[in-house]
Amino acid sequence: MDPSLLQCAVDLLAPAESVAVLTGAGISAESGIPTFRGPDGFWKGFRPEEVATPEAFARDPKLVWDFYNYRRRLLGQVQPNAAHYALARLEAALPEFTLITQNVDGLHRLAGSRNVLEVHGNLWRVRCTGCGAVFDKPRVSLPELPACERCGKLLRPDVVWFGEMLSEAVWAEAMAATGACDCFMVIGTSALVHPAAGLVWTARQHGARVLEVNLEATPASEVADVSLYGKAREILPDLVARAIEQRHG
Ligand code: BV8
Ligand code: ZN
Repeated sequence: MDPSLLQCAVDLLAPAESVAVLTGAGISAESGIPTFRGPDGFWKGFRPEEVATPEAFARDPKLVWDFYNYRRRLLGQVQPNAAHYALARLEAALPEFTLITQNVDGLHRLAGSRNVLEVHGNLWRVRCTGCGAVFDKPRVSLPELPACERCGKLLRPDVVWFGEMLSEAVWAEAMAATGACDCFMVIGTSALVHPAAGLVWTARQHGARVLEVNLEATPASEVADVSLYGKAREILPDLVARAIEQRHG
């Protein structure tokens, strides 16, 4: 990493009184979870956009549950990585911090992050298609067509599928944190999925400085004040340590 570029990023982050962060699949990649659009972004030949939709679930609920049970099994084997832990340390050092994640893997909370907004839901939670009841089913394996213990109807993963609205309450909190922050970090996301990706432009419009961490350029790079290209697990621990030191220095 170019030391002067890293210092620019530290100079953005260190004085911030309110930080909002948007993370995507890239921050969990080094925990061993495939990203959506990377080379391993296919699942049994399907693209997530083809399987993670209400239409796919209505057409073939077994196929969709096969996809989600595969990801739940995988998730049961992985741990947060140094990038997740770095964000938990950053939160502890700042007066105001909101972590907005598109990820449904729960790894930020597992790493100790507290103020986490899961705008696309959570892989461990299921929701009844009949009575709407929500059940937390962490790290247990589910049958291929799980039924509601209350009304017997089919359960679905409690995640936001393509074509579905995000939870209004969670989205309102994400927008509020984005509008109020003076530094917005966008980490490990291709910035292609809306409305989540739009938070980067919203932050910019509200005058926040934008700091991107990704392996490569994304649409967010156009509005970032600083883009650090490399692995989040390698960049974040150093960036956070330097920013905290400079803040208390
Ligand atoms: C809605 C939960 C509307 C499920 C997910 C055309 C144009 C614009 C928008 C649309 C369009 N057509 C349709 C839409 C809307 C659509 C959308 O945005 N589609 C995209 C694909 C174009 N959005 C929706 O449907 C949303 N709903 O719009 O509703 C509406 C309006 C009115 C009334 C009713 C409805 C809902 C979107 C939510 C979909 N659900 N997930 C599940 O997980 O199974 S989205 C899914 O994509 C994941 O949540 C994922 O997080 C998210 C974004 O992907 P990324 O996280 O960015 O992951 P990706 O693989 O793409 O990129 C990884 C990045 O990490 C890369 O940049 C890579 O370089 C980087 N990286 C990799 N390794 C590392 C790294 N970086 C650092 N270090 C590393 N080691
Ligand atoms: Zn039910």
